[in-house]
Amino acid sequence: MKKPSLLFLLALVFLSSLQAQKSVVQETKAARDARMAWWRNATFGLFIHWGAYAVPAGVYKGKVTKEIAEWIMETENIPTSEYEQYVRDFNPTKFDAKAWVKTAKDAGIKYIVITSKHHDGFCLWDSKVTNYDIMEASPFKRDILRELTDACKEAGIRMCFYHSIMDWHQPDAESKAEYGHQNTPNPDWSRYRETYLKPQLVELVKNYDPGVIWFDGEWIPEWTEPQGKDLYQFLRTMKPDLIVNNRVGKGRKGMSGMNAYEDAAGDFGTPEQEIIEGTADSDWESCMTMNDTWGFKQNDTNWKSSATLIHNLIDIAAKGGNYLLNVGPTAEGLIPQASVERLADMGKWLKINGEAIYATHSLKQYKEGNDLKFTTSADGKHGYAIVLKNEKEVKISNLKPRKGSAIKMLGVAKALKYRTQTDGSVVVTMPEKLPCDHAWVLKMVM
Ligand code: FHN
Repeated sequence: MKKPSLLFLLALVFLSSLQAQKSVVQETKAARDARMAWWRNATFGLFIHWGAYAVPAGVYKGKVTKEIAEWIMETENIPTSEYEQYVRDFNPTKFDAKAWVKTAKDAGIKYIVITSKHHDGFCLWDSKVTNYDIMEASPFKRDILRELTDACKEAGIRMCFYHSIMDWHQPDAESKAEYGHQNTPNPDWSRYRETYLKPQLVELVKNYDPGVIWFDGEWIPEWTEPQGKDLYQFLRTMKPDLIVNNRVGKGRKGMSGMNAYEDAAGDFGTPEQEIIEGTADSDWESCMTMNDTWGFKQNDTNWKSSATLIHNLIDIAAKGGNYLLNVGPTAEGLIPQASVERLADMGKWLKINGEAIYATHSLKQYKEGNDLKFTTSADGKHGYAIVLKNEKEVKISNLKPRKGSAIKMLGVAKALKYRTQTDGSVVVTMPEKLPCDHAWVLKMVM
């Protein structure tokens, strides 16, 4: 397929901006619910932080950085000309998009969000807007986003892109506040936004048709909520069914990620490395690492256990959110084995218990104590009590099964024994033989 020329992209930006001013993206609740449906039902996504920072992998001049690995250019104050050598060394010959997507599919993942461009400015797709991309600046010369998008399409997984507003490589994007690398005398932020940021987003939306654009790097002073609102309108006018996170503007309250004000631009909140307390009246997605870094870091072996990852997923689903769990592939193009193993464990658990996680609804009373969480089926006909600790008996008060109906454990054929207490609670006897590790789902008719 012929790629649009830069001139065409700029013309498209200009016309779309005009159109965006005119046609504000008005949306009824029903239309918004329809647009968000696949994302809400998906519940579990894979975050992928991959780029030239995988080459140093957290080590610069023999020193191990204490910071997250994808920030090495900034935290070790690496001059741009030196950092560009990592781009020239980025040649992930073991990269296999189909293998990555199979790992995700087998894990029960429903969508993938990959860094199209992180703060360092290096682009993982064939961009006509810059040569600082995988085709011209690295020896790899394969369109990674194209290969992943095609593999996702084949596997029925939605492809989505992370995109950093902050850009440490573009001279006009130099931020007053920090991250200065170019020492550009008079950086022209609006020129960067109109002739670089927007045209690249047009390429990503027009050529790859992503389900979500996941913005980041919005905290710099050059970026403002009005620009975020304009960018949101611009994107939604170009692709009305697109979903965009709240980091397109300035609405999020720091790492807690939820909106600080009503009309913040974007479709969902983005708690980072944390899960919100309780449920929320708005859409949200917790993004978290499996160890302590987003980009690959050769010596970060502080891996969360599979039990912790599964319990996080259960807690998030019970609170009505999505879980965006990160992997940081190596410079060779491999997902770390420790991540692959944990994803496989999650997939095994979801194969038996996914009915209680995907496309479910949350309850205000989403838990009892620390070891019992609840979800309900979208049609309200079934309730799921998810038991996190294996005891002989489990007392359930928040869900009241229909009188005389059976209570079953997902993965176990025979109905479970239970008795109803005078207060209406039920005490269920757990089966001797459990169908899986880490957590067990009691399904009841409501
Ligand atoms: O600075 C980035 C960081 O590198 C990573 O991409 C996370 C993931 O959401 N976001 C920012 C830190 O909040």
